[in-house]
Amino acid sequence: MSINIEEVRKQFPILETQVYNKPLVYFDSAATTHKPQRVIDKIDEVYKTLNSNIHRGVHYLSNQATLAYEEARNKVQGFINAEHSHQVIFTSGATAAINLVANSFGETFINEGDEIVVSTMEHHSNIVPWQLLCQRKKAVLKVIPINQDGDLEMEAYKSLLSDKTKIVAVTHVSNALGTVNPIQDVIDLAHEKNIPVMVDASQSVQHIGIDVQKMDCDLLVFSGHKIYGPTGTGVCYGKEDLLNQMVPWQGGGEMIHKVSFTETTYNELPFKFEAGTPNIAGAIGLGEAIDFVSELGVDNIAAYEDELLQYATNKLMSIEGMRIIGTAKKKSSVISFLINDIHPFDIGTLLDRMGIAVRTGHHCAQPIMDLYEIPGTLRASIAVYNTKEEIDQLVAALTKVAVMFA
Ligand code: C6P
Repeated sequence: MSINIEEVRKQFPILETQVYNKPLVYFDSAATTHKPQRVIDKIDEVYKTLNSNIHRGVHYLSNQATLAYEEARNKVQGFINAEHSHQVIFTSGATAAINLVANSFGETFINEGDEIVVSTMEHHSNIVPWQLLCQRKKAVLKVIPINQDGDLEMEAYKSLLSDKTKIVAVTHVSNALGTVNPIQDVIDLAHEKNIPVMVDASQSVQHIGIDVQKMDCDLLVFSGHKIYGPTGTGVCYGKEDLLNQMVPWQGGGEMIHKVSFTETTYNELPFKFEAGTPNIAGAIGLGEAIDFVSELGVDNIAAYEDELLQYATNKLMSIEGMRIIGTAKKKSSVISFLINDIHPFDIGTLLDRMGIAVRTGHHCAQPIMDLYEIPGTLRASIAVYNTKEEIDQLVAALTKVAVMFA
């Protein structure tokens, strides 16, 4: 089966939007994807027919809401092929999930002098929580360098792994360069030294798909809003043994077994890590988004998006002064670029006036910009609802802009 693009586009009401009287051309899906009608309807339905707190009430609505919430967890479990649904912890996003890991894993396992390995291409969300942990614990953050193409330096990575390394936290796909990292090698090399690996799948789960058992990652995080689900949703997956060993991070309702002033005991997985009333409608909406992606088929999405990425890369290269930032061997869904020395913000603003949405700036990945010695890039990011016609429009608009600045 291949992607029926008309059928896909029909499901996204926002694609009908006019921007400055021009049809919206949206190339900012790495920041957040749009939502299909079925996800919007599902959230609406929750508030109209199920609204109630979960895991608490004996009453009908509470039971219905609990069932729907747990069904959403089962959908995530199936989608990433986790062994058990209790290995899926709902969070408010990838950022919250990484903070959970940094705090909870960090509190449990990190001591003075220990080392944590991240890479140069991490999103700030996968740098700063570790820096905070290192400050607190007097641990050391080690950074895997990347080369000018935007590929991880694997030899340097190997040399960073030692007895002191307590965790490796690496992105699967770079949000700023589009690099698809050799994540299996990253994991296997760490495991040879019994070092656990956390994968940031924020930019891969919606494009490439994830099989946590096959990957054998120890922890994995992603945001719901980048996979056609609602904002304020996310997932932290973990191996059961590891999650059981990790102390809870946030305290509150739901995460406890028994509370007293002499001793408090904690709930079992996944509730130990879900303190307080969660984003119930959001999680159920995320479950619907996962159904949407599963029905299209991740492999079909990947094939379609790869074709668009290749098409866009070739077309963009024809523009005078084009410099693509990030030319890794394997890429997914993201093209970062500059034209001559025109500031990306200026180009982005002009594109916006033509109805074309791209992201400009450092994309919350400043160390990458430092490496390339640039202030930022323009980033066109692709989702399953984009078309070759839209790419043609982007290229035509950029050609016009380049001429204006010449
Ligand atoms: N990247 C982008 O435009 P949150 O904000 O929690 O949903 O996701 C954080 C995050 C973590 N890791 C990666 C690889 C990411 O790309 C992001 C979010 C967006 O590239 C917003 S800055």
